[in-house]
Amino acid sequence: MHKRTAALVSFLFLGQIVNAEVLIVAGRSQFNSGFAFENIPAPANNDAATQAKLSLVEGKMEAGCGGLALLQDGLVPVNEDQPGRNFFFQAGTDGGRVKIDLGRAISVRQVCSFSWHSGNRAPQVYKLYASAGSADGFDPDPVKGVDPSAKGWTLVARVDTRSVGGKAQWDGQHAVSITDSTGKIGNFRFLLFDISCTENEDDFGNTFFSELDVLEVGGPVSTTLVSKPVLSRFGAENAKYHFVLDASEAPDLLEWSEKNLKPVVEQWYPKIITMLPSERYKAPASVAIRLRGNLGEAPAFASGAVIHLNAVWLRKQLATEARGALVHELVHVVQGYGNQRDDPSKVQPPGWLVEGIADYIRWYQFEPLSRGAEIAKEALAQARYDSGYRITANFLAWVAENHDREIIRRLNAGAREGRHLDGIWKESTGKTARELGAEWKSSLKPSR
Ligand SMILES: [Ca+2]
Ligand SMILES: [Zn+2]
Repeated sequence: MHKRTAALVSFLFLGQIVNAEVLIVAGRSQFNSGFAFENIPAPANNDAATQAKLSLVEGKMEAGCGGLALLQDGLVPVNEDQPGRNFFFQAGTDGGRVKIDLGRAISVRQVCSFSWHSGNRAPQVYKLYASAGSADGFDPDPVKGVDPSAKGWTLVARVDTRSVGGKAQWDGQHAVSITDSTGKIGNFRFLLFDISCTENEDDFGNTFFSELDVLEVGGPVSTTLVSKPVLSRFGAENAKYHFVLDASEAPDLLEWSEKNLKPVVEQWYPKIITMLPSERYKAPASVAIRLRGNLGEAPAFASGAVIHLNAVWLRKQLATEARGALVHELVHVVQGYGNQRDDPSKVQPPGWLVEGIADYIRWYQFEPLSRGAEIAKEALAQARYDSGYRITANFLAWVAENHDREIIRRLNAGAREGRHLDGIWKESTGKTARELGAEWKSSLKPSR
């Protein structure tokens, strides 16, 4: 009889929890913010989940991921594509269920979750259940198809960070905080994250989870191992354009970059946009420039509106190639040819031309005095109009000089709109690119 009374009391208490208001706050940054968001504490390394037991109740973990222990170590990845530093479910599966066993029922104040990815594996979609584990008929491991709320669990929150206010938000850092208006979500020993994938268009929609935190009422002040990102933010043309320079992976280069790269971006991004106009096209208003600590062989590349510069390479090129390489990548951001990559009705421009236009602007507009696109004597025999980069830049400069001043602008517009470029060459010069290439080649004289 006594036991029965206790159960009744506990039932009434749960009723109060349901009436209290659960507050879900989501934060997202397309760049490395160090998971610093308003009203969301940074990933903690001394929260109640740090010592908890994590287990997989449902679903399969992807073999290449870092495992469940990464969700409680207080550490987060250093960039947006680190499978080994995240936990995620197997490709092609629709998520699964992760359980946190805190060892004993505690007074839970807040639950936070953190994820980071460059694409649609960044948002978080899950239902959070919690239980003290003491109810009659409690199922500690409710598998797929079993409704936890029928097995002694309470549904605390439904989380979906794929859009905020109707605005889709995918890539970047996502953080979620779950609290209660009373200051306490409840007394729980177990938490169950019932996680769904973010999309079904391909097999790769399972979120890259970086950390799960559980904060106790009256628990210790949170400490974090996540370092603040090293960022410089600036704008151009009266804040029409925004830039983030992220030197988190190479803080030694921040000062130099602010002095030497920032002015190049401020001045040349709007200039390049003016040089490469086309109807109804708007170049990205926000661009990130990231100094990357480990890019391997590549000196630099652009992906959408994010430019990656290899810091190891950059340190050797401060006085020489650094600024020009950045201009080349800024051209790629403005070109935006990748926007219609998935549209089969559009023609993809050849790579040699894409790189040729970027190098044309770099060598003939940005730094003509360095004469970097002149062709050395020993390279003459090999030079082809479609060699790409500076050789093609040389060819384009020659076509502009001898046939059509507007050739770059026309080719860019055609490439951006996914048109066949043969017609553009022919209309503006009366010749094919190949014919022009032969003419250009016979005009080449050794420069040095
Ligand atoms: Ca933690
Ligand atoms: Zn390029």
